[in-house]
Amino acid sequence: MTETPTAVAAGDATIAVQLERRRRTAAEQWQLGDQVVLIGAGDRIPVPGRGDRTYPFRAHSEYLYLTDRERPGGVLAFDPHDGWVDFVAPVTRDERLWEGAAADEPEAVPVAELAAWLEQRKGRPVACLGAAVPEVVSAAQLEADLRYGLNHVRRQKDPVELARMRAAERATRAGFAAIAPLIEPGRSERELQIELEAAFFTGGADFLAFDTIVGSGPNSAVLHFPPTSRRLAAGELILIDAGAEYRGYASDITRTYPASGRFTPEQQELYAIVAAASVRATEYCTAGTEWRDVHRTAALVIAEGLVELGLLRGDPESLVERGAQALFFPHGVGTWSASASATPARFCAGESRRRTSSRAYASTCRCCPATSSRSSRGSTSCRRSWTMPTSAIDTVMPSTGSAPRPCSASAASASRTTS
Ligand SMILES: [Mn+2]
Repeated sequence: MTETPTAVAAGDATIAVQLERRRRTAAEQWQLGDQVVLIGAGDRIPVPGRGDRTYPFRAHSEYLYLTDRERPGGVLAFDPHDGWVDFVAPVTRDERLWEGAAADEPEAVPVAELAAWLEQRKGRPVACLGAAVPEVVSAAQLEADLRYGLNHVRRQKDPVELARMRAAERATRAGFAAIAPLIEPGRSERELQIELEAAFFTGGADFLAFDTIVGSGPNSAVLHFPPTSRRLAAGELILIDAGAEYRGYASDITRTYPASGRFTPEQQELYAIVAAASVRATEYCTAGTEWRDVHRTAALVIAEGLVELGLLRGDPESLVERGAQALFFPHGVGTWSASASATPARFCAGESRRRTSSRAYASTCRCCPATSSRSSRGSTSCRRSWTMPTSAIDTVMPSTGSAPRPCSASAASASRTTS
């Protein structure tokens, strides 16, 4: 363990201080005896059949959390007796020539020296977090335990993370503000995508949190519809689900707008139900509240509304108990906050990793609280692992001040409240 000052200011927003705190807190959490830990950044992934092209590189979120380095090939190593060593792939001449890569960091140790480091620790249990480290076999149970501990450390966001989440949210807000006035019959999904993403980037984003979803008319009933050249027609709805990312921290906002500026009475009724669910769920987002209770609150409001509309029959409570509202509301209320990279997401049963151009760990939880209740430490359900951070409110709150006023989702056509 590295030497640390006893009173690190939790409020210090400098990344150096927070990296030191994150590593120290993780080590305290792990309480290792003789085991060693490797945290891999991951490598560039080739696009099949496209020559030397690769997907945009995103470091594994666990590696990024502990190094703040968005660079492939690195391994952060930890030995409880000797502390941390930052093994980094040296910057190549080609990277400098073609990509303008910065020079090597002076303190970093070339990753080629990792083998010798491991050799000196031969026979001791090794766990790999982050991306797999080539030729290293990770002890499965130790790995699961250490990830559980690290996730616990990551649940509470530090000032650096909060600042980045707010930056991502500001950029996202700017994007939605830019497109709201453009929504009108004749406008294509693609045009709106372009304007939205342009405003994200001019608003400070450095990446998209996930591929932008824009679905108009019937396409708005598809949860993750990729934008096309289809044009909005009068009276239709358009669903936009998108988010900006900043330094690995993502935002994610879903809004449904009426193409003509006003909802039809039927659309309005659905809007009111979803807006009420959003508000009630948001009110529930306080420290200590379990995610599934937030979801249940939203589900109950949806079920009550659908009963009132005559789309469901029965007692709302027992409908929710049986999951009947899931026909119209087939997903959870939210995405783990800032989930693109930096959320301690303990994935639960039924969760689906969403397709994304960027991070493998951008994930929307789709598990119905009624159907996931595993509780052993090795397979923790949302109930045990997820407490809503108050910062999640940022992404749940309806935006204000733009006309036409959006609803947070449309229950019948595309009922994604926040994810
Ligand atoms: Mn979303």
